[in-house]
Amino acid sequence: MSAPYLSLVIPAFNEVKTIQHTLRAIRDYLAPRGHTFELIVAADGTDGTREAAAELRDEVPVAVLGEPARRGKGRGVREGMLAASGAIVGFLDADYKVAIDEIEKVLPWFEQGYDVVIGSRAVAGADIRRTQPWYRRVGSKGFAMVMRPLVGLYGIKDTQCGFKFFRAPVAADLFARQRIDGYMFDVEILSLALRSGYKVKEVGVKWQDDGDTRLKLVSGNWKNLKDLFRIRFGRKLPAANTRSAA
Ligand SMILES: Nc1nc2c(ncn2[C@@H]2O[C@H](COP(=O)(O)OP(=O)(O)O)[C@@H](O)[C@H]2O)c(=O)[nH]1
Ligand SMILES: [Mg+2]
Repeated sequence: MSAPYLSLVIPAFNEVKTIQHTLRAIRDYLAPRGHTFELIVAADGTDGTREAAAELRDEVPVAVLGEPARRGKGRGVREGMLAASGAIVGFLDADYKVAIDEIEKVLPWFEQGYDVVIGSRAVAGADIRRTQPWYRRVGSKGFAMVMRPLVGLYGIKDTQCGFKFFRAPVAADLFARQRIDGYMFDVEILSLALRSGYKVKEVGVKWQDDGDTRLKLVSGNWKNLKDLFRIRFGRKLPAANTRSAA
């Protein structure tokens, strides 16, 4: 099979309730528009998500990765990204908080010479249809207050939206150097991208909370904090090995 235009990695941890709907919705949107694509489900857990995704193999071009043990969203996205063969590669959350339609706001920026184009809930064009519960919004503010002095990224308003796209050589470079397995991998990727001189564009997207999360409030956030320190003070990150061509 020749390489597709678009590869989409879908990280999932026990998302059996949503995965088939998400895969079909992506196919229903992309297929009639003539985009060639492959979907890579990176699913940890034991609720049958991998099996549910694999069941659709005859109707959707889907590959399935992952293991019963929980290994982190960052790890799942990294494995998916490194297995992808598209010219543009990206990831979106299995719970479909950002619908695939929003990709139309993303793709034109690659024509403009951007290397990384990320969905955002905090810049013009963002449209939040259902907000997160108050304690998660407070948590996001707290996250920013801790993350920015440590890592910087002052130019990026929303580092955590699960809708990010890369030109293939840029993804290959960034995900080969990225080490954080948990939720803080977005911060690491963006920090590596900016320090490597890649052009990053943040675009507002339509976003809808699903009232459901895999993040553990106390142990999960404690791990996130430790990972931010690792990004800031951890072992030296390897230098860029490939630079974007155009
Ligand atoms: N492969 C994998 N995916 C994960 C893991 N933890 C979370 N995810 C997925 O990453 C996405 C975002 O995580 P989630 O906790 O739902 O974030 P929230 O909905 O924004 O609170 C979802 O699609 C999750 O299923 C994990 O340990 N491994
Ligand atoms: Mg969720």
